[in-house]
Amino acid sequence: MSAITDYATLLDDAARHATEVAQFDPEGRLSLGDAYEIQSASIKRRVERGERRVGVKMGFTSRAKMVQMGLSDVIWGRLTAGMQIEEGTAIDFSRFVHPRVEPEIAFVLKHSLEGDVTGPQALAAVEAIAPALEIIDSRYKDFKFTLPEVIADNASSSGFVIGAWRDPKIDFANLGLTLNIDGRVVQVGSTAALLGHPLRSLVAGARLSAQAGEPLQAGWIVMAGGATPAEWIKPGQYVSVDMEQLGSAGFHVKG
Ligand code: OOG
Ligand code: MG
Repeated sequence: MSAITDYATLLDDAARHATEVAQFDPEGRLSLGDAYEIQSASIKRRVERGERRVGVKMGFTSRAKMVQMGLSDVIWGRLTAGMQIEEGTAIDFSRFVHPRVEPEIAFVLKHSLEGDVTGPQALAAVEAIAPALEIIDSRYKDFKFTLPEVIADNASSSGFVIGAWRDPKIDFANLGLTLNIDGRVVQVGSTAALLGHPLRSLVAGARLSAQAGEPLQAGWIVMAGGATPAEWIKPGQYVSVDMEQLGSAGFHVKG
C-alpha cells in the first residue's frame, strides 16, 4: 500500500470511529498535491460505503479563520450526504472527536460551474442561498495541524446544517450575522468577511475543484467558509446562526 492510501485509511477510520490521530506531517513537508490525493482517497472510501457526493466546502476564506488556525491559504474539501444534518434536529455528540461550529453561507447550484469564472458567472449558476453552520472536527489530537495535514483530513469537515433556501437576488455581499449558543451571542460577523464577498469563495471553489478534475455540478452545495472564529460545542447546547435577511438555522447537541 502506498503512503497516500495508508494516510487516507487512517483519517477515514478516525472520522468513522470518532477517534483522534497524531499529526503525521508536523513539519508540513508533504506537497499540497499529495495532501489532496489523500483527501480524495479518503472520500472515495466513504463513497464506496454508499455516501453520495453533494458538493464542496471552502476553508480559510475569512481572516478570522486564518488567524484562529494560523494558516492563510484557501483550501477546500468534499461534502457527502452523510455529513448533512437536518436543520433543527439533534446531533449525537459521541459521533465527534472535539467538535467546533462556525457560521457560514451556503450556495446550491442550478448549473455546473467550472474553471476560471467571474463573479457574475458564478452568481448566474446559483439556484439559492441559505444561512448555514459547519461542524468541524479535526481528526488530529488537540485540533492542531499543518496545511497539508488539514487538507488531507478533508479540511476538518464533519457536518453541515442548512437553513431555508432563499432567492440569490437578495444582496448577500455584506449581511450581518451572529453565532448563538443557547440563545447567547458568541460571535458577530458579516458575510463580507468571506474574501470581501462570498461569491469570491464560490469562484475559488469552481477553480479549485475543476483543477482536481471534479468540477462543481448542478445540484451541488458549496459552503463558503466560516465568517467568524469557530466555537467549541458541548452536549446539551442549542447552536444557531442568525443572518440578516436570510433568517436562521440551528441544531441541538445530544449528550
Ligand atoms: C479547517 C477548516 C476551515 C473554514 O470554514 O474556514 C473551515 C479548520 O478550521 O479546522 O472550515
Ligand atoms: Mg468551515
